Amino acid sequence: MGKKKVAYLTLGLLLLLIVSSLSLAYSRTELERRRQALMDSVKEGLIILFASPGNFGSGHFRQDNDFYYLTGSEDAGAILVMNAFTRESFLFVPQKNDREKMFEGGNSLDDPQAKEKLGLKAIYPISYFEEFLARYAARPEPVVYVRLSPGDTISEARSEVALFSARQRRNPFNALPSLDEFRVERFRKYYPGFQLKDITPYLDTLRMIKSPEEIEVLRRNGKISAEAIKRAMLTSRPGAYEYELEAAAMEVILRNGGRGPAYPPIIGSGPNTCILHYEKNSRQMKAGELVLMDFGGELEYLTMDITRTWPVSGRFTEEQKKVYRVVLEVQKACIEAFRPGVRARDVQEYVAKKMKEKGLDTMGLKGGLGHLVGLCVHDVQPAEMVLKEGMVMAIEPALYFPEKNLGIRIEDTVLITKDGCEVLTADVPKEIEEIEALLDRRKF
Ligand SMILES: [Mn+2]
Repeated sequence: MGKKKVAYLTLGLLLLLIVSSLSLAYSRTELERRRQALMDSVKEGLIILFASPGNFGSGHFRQDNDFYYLTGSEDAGAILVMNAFTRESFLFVPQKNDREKMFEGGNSLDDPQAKEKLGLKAIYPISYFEEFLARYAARPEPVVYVRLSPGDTISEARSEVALFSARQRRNPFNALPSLDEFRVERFRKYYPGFQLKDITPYLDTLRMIKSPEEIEVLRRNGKISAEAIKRAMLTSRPGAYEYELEAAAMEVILRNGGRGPAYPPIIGSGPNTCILHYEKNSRQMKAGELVLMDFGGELEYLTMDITRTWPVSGRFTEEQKKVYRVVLEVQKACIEAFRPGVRARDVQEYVAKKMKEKGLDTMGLKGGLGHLVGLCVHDVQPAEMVLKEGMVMAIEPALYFPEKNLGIRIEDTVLITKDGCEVLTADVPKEIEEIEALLDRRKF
């Protein structure tokens, strides 16, 4: 063997040692608690969930949300099986060859401690999965819980994924089934005796309430994401391009261990403040305009959602101030109303009362609940929402006047506590005087 070859081989082995020793963001106790709670709620049958098949985009690999929630594992192409009768969990993992390991590193099949670390009964090569299913199929009335609703992504809720795929099917040449649909078809073809049931309502109930470990990560993310927006505010100036603000914010996220944005950053100036999901971020901003930034980072698979709107030149005009005050007072009243047991109409009633007390015209803005935040920035959410301790929710009232190029949205992510809520993103200023004071620190 040549010297070069030996060197490569040593390097390869060294890399393998580094990457195949699994490190987890969440504790084994936490992962076991989640799996046991899910098995408690279904009571019978097998639960089968699939990992993301691999990384085919230009960004970092991101595991499937539901799979990650229950395993903490970033193995691509793996399958999790939980047996609600025996209370045991198994992972079926693709076997990698030496070349794959050299390029990508190993997976939990290559880590002798993985079973222990993940709290699993066994880790099998994936080649055993079909036989495992065939054995289970031979039992009387085999119940199998799988995902009969779409998986959510980092930024799209299950319902949004369903909506987008319906839109995609409008053109019959785009009507490709999703991986989940394909898997269900395959179960029906080879295991027609399986009684397939949807696991997602059970998973969603669990994911809705955050554990102390998750809350700790969310608090950290709230601080980092708030710092990111502050940095963007300090970068803004007449003549700056919207993407310069994105760059400033992203640097803060990446420097602090986040893996990227929780959704495509929205940075709209002037007329773009009125486009709700504007994400081109390519316009040059001018003095006298507002800039609206909706941005949050991802940290340990958990997301954050913040929006701030501020004047490019550093001072709100009287007209901008008037609208800003309304949105701000509605947002603050919503936050005051948030506590366990509260529904959307309770928040609306409280907001109406508060605005009347302050003698402010609401301009049609009512307030209410927002959307839940978690593994997905539009996290799983029941139709009839009642706030509970441990929920994390983004509250985002807004007013848009396109004819005046005037759009204002103020958004914070809050944690519902025992008797109120904690604003996780409180470090970015939102009072008019605070914003103007922060912008005064800019030099140009
Ligand atoms: Mn939001």
